[in-house]
Amino acid sequence: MSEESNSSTPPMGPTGPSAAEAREQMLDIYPKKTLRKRSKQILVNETPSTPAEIGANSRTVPGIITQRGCSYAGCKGVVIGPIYDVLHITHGPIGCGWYSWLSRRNMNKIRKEGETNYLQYSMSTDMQEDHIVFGGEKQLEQAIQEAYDEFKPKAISVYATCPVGLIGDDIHSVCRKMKEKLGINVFGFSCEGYKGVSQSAGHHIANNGVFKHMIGLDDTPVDFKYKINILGEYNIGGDAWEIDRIFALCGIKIIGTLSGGVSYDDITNCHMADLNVVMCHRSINYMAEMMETKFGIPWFKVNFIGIEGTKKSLRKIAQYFGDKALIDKVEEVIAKEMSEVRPVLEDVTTRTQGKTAALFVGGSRAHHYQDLFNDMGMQVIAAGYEFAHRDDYEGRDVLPSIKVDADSRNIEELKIEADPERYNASHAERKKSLEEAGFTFEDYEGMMRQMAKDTLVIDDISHHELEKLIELYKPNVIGSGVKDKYVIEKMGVPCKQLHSYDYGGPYAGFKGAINFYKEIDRMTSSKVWQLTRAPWHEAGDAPATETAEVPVGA
Ligand code: CFM
Repeated sequence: MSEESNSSTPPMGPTGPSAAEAREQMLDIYPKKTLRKRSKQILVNETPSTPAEIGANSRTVPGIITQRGCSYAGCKGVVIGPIYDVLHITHGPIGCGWYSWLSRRNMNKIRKEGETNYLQYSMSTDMQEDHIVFGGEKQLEQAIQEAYDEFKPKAISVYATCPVGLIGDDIHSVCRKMKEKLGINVFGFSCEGYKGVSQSAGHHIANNGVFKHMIGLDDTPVDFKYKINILGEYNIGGDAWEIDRIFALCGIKIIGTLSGGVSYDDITNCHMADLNVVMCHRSINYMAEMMETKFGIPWFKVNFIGIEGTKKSLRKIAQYFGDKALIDKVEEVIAKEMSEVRPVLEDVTTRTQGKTAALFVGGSRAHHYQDLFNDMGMQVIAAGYEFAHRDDYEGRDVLPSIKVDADSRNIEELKIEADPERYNASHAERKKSLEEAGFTFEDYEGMMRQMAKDTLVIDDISHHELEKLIELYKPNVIGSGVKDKYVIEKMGVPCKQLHSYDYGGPYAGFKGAINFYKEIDRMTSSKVWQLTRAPWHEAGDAPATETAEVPVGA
């Protein structure tokens, strides 16, 4: 059997049903109420340029195996957890602190003398039964004091877990008291796991807290011609470092990357930037908007995953500043970097062209990674987010029509006003004149516009639907997470973890693209997948592509 045997299956061609039929088969087993709900969350992308309305950001049906996480995960684990010199204390039973300890793979290194990296520690109040019965505020106060005595950090951040919300511990008054007593910044997050319908609620809570307690505390001017922040980049597998490398070559200063590889000082000073660019729209659009309202810093969406996205984003940033020298420099950097990318891409494409992929990840990567697969001539036949909102699927123009339900109403919307002294009117003027010239800000087109016609879009995919998808199409690779990785691989399909990168990466920027192309080429060209047999197949019952026709050792 040749290496290409697995790649010749057209995505939704003669060997697989149409997307509409596949959808029917996925929905087939559900009882009436579940069927109604899931029908809205599984769509055939019939009109990519005017995407249909998708059901998103709603509660998962109990009993369905979902990939989602909780609000605490979104707040502590995702948005704030990566800040390396803030001391993070989980107020709750030990499990929440333990399972969110370095499990996300956001990487950090100390960059300045005197800085500390606390992320190797997992700090928790380790609540026991008597704290649940009699209250845990004293325990929290003690934990903050102990952590301070031991480490003397610049700031301490406290995260509430489910039981803390249930028993009503007032973490915020404890934080205020300790802030005054210790003379350092101490603040808390009411990010109890049950808030909202997924980790997305935790992102919003985190954005609010970072904005209230950190942004704008240090007005020291940053003496650099082009200064930006990158919002929604978390340095998984070192992505932010590759982005830093490219910006350093272009001569653009990144004050803060929120929040991958970032320090407390970077965040308190990042309102001095001239521009915010947003990588992960889902997790941080709130921050971009609040910073614009208060400080006048404009924002637009970028994507450094995939070479086309990287080039486009760099060019747009150069155009924003509008300086010929910078525009030329960016072109020079792109040309040089592409001379390294091109030969690798040409080589891998000879093997990856025409292969298929399906992506089910978080709230932005299922979209961003489509660019990398497209670079390699691969087709994404199905994709979906775990917890994104309609705007991440359909584009931000649907924002006014999104209904706010009880779960979303739970999350505080901060009322922000322009800062009387620090609002930078010249940024706003620049934005206005660029807009008049056709430049777009506050833009996100969403995933569905970029996907091919008649592909499947599946929100909060269930275990059953994923199995059905594999059974019907057997994609050459699936991008997903550790919760379903081994289920997918038992079915004979390689799975690339797009959360943790399976210990690989970086995959952002130019060098990252090279890493990704090689990795996907290796995974989809390997013969080992043809030797695996799905566990539910009885002997002699497996389809031809799954039988052990390949001699062992081939
Ligand atoms: Fe944004 Fe993320 Fe993602 Fe996300 Fe995440 Fe992540 Fe993700 Mo895992 S912030 S939405 S909550 S890009 S941890 S770095 S990979 S699910 S697609």
